[in-house]
Amino acid sequence: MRYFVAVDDFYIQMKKILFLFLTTILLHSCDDGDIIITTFNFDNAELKSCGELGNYVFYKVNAEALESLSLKLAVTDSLYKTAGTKTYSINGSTNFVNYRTYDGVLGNNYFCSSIPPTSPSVTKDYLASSGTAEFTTIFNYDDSDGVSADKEFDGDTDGDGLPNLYDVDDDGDNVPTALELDILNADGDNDPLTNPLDTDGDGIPDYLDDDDDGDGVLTRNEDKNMDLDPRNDVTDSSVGADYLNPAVAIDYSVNQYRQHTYKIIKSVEIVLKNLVLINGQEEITQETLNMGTLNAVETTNKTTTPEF
Ligand SMILES: [Ca+2]
Ligand SMILES: [Ca+2]
Ligand SMILES: [Ca+2]
Ligand SMILES: [Ca+2]
Repeated sequence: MRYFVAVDDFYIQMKKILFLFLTTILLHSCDDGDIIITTFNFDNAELKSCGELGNYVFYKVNAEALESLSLKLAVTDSLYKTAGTKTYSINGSTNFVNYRTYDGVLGNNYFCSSIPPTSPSVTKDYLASSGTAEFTTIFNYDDSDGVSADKEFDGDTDGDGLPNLYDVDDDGDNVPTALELDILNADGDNDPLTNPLDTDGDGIPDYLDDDDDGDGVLTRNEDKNMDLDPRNDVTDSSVGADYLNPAVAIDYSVNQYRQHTYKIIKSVEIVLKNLVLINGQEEITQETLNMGTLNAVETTNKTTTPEF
């Protein structure tokens, strides 16, 4: 019996020692004033944005943990105007990052409404007053000419200054690329790029051939009414337009390109660096924090007429 009491005493003593030990650690932590969290749990949260010039907001919400990470920038730069990396300083007043926890689930418009919602309440609010926000903007071009970006020739076939990637008339013959592919779906595969037209059978498909019928007069110049559209100049309707009819070879010397259009679809990746988030005595430091990527954050329509 005494033996068991002794064991009980032993455990009680151990518990006391352990309690003192833990208390000492906790007190020490509080004295130091530092709590370092090395990972944030926002990997699965989608990066979103709202606001405009002078008041940009980027945010991620971890609904399960009732926490958010947000970046506000009061800059008047058009953020996505150029491709490449731009860096903005976090100063804690006009440009700042917040890490917050809440006592309830955030509504969809929490960060984007002009009047801040009163609930849920913020339970913890860490503010960064130093660090940088790096914006890397990538331009994706789309000329919708039927040749997908990965299939476009990496160069400028007609030398008009527009790379094939965003040239709607790759060979510069004033017949749009989209109308020089397999437009009739002759092979039945619903892909206009496979087996594209090759009218003169010279091995160069029409969309990259500036003399489609191989009659020695460039397609662009077989334009009798000179309206920059060789498709409506037909001498023999049983054959088709003159630019596809080697029996008609008259040069009208059209030294002009038609108007071109294309789109730039922009995406941006945001990385926060050397972030120090402070809430009273508590501090969270993050050397590199990738906020994620916003796809199609901005789309620009371009219209241009290349100089001949
Ligand atoms: Ca070109
Ligand atoms: Ca093209
Ligand atoms: Ca052609
Ligand atoms: Ca011809």
